[in-house]
Amino acid sequence: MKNENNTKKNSKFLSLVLRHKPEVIGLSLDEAGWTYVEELLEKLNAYGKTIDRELLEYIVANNDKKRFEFSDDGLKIRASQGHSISIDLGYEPQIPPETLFHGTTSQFLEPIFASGLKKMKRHHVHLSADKETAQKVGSRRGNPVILEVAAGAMHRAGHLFFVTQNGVWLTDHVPAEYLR
Ligand code: HQG
Repeated sequence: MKNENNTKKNSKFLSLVLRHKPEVIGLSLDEAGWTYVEELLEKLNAYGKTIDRELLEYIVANNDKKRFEFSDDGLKIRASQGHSISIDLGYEPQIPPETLFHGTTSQFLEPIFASGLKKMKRHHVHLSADKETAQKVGSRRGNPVILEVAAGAMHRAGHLFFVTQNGVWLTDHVPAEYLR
């Protein structure tokens, strides 16, 4: 249990460093969000986090949402999505399924139907191909509500969609007329 807690703590700290504030440990990310594993480990340890390559691999493999990825050669690591700092993940536009889902809470429905789904503090609006994920996302903040997004219609109208390596669909803004 203690180990589980530690893994979760380390994983949260990795999110902080790889998505939001690399400067906390004196790290910098390249324009696509990558950083060298060796440098990351060095700086984490200098900061007082006891993490070695093996533990890092465990965290990446067992993270509940597969939030992190290694480069093909294993030398670099990045967060797959969810950044607040300015980076370009380099994903190619994709044709989305006809319907995607967004989980939110009832108190946001009024502003959402007034101005559509906005990316708020993130770089994109996050959508999922399945309802279960949307349900979980919506439950984080209270009474969950699942919105259906007419992604196919949006795509035909020229909106761009991207899908991350861990299966999250991203778009810039969902106008209210595409929501149900
Ligand atoms: C809402 C987590 C008012 C939106 C999750 C959401 C997901 C509006 C909140 C991932 C609005 C933003 C993304 C509008 C949207 N007016 N509220 N016009 N448009 N909203 O956290 O989608 O743990 O930035 O409905 O599990 O909840 O980070 O986005 O409730 O996968 O990996 O504003 O973040 O994953 O909240 O969550 P968020 P999200 P990680």
